[in-house]
Amino acid sequence: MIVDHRWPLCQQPLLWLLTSVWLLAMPVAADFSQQAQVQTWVAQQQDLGHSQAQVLALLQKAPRQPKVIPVLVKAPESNWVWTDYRQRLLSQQRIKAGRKFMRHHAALLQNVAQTYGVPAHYIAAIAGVETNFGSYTGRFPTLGTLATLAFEHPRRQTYFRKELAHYLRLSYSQDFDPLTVRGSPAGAMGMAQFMPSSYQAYAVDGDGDGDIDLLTSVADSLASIANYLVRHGWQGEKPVWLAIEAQNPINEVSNKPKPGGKSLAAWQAKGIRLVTPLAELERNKVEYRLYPFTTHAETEYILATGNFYAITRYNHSLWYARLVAELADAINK
Ligand SMILES: [Ca+2]
Repeated sequence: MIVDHRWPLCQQPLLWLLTSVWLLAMPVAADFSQQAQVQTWVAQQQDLGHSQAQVLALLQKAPRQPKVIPVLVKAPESNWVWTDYRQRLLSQQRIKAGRKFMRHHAALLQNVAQTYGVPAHYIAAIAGVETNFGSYTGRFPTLGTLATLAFEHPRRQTYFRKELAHYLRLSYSQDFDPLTVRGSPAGAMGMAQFMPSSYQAYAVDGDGDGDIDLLTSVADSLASIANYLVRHGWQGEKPVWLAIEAQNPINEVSNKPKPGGKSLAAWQAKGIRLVTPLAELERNKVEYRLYPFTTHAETEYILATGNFYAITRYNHSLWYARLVAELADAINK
């Protein structure tokens, strides 16, 4: 979640391989606790949960993770079109794993779906895209990763320093050892891949045990995914997206995710035809945006609602949201 490229975590080992040349050029720095900028930052923080001396002691033990910087700075997807991405990520293996996950957690997913108004297959699909349904939650030590990004990222140190502070607070309030957690090269954690700030803002206690545990609790992770979507505008009664046939070239596309849009009737008046007819009831209440998807042939278009937009708050990519939507549909069959 919240990483500026569209690669889900489970695809990132591929990227790590590509960074080895860059790594050889990295200077080796002293441990974080010895660095003046780190000491200054720690001294300026009022509310890390742990004392400043404890934070420095933790940072002393947190290994630098220089590999994560090129993964975040540059993602080599520029030659790909949507259909390449789809082919790679919407595998039969993942669909099969998703159906199994849906069966295994049927009661839990149904309960979360009822509570939040997010269909079970969408909740599962996000877990599927993020971590292959919890089977791969990342191998980077989170404290070292966040500290590396906070003090060595070429552009986003402000953002990652906030995430580092959130992470330290979280480890204190949730009472976990910040040195033992592993996650993505951006510092996202657990089945749901929440960044520390999102963990603090949007995570919920799905199993009612009084703890909000996104590191080991499937119930908390699934409820938190649903809560995140609802807090970003998901509305249970709306569809997510519609496959269409465009009769004429269309100018009013949105190249980036946006809320709002036009009614279906307005789009149909412009020559758009639905592949699958919608119930009359749904036609006029819902607003849709028109999004383009590149292929090796003609561009494809879809109409998508605010629920699709809510998925893009998880990862700001149209490809990501459509992948989640298609995986959701596939595992629901
Ligand atoms: Ca819990």
